[in-house]
Amino acid sequence: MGKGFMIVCDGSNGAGKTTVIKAIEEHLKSRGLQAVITREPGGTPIGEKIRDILLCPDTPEMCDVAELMLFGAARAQHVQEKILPAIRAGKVVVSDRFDAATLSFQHYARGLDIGLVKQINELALDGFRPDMNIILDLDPVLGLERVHQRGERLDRMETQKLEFLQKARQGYLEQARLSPSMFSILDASRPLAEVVSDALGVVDELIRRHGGQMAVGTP
Ligand code: T5A
Repeated sequence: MGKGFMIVCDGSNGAGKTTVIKAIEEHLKSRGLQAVITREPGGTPIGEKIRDILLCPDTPEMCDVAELMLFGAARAQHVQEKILPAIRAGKVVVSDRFDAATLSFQHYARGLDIGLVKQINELALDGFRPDMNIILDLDPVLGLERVHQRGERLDRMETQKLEFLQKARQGYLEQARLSPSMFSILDASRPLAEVVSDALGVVDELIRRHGGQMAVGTP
């Protein structure tokens, strides 16, 4: 069995990650590849329970370190239970958010020490790294408008001050500046078809780079 790879779709709140990931899933299937679609926080039964705690808007009192460690705990479980087995089986894992989100939100926006945040990320990742982060970059004002249009209640993170979400956005751009080979920044204010087309271009390049070692057929 060949070795798979992992793409992360991340970025500003409401930028269109869920929508773009659906298109990536269809694209991978159309190329005969096995896709595992997942998300953070979440992705496993334990991770989904942690997600409920993290995003519940009724507990704004959560302290910053508890928040960091809960994201880390969910990720550790996600990597061991779901991501590594899928990669070993030659599948393509596509995750809605991953470790870059912790640096953006808990360090750049929340202000937690970068060394501490990296330490929690490293503990959770256990030496693993995703192959590419596709970042949907959007002014959080526009992102929140899109979320409002869906008519859903805002989660605990979305109820943070706008300045917090702006800092998280800048955090992604800064990470991309520091590690350009790990990030593709896409302007998510454009029409969806253009954003999807660019995202699929990134996916095709990764498939090419992996030289068709991935598992094919139904999962
Ligand atoms: N977090 C996460 C941390 O703080 N630390 C961490 O370590 C991690 C992993 C997770 C929250 O937790 C934080 C970050 C987050 O605040 P989430 O569910 O990932 O929560 O967060 P959201 O970004 O809020 O997810 P959403 O589901 O709300 O947004 P999406 O998936 O980005 O957007 P999507 O696809 O649902 O699109 C939103 C709407 O816009 C439309 C869509 O049709 C939809 O109605 N749309 C467009 N409209 C116009 N033009 C386009 N280009 C469009 N693209 C989509």
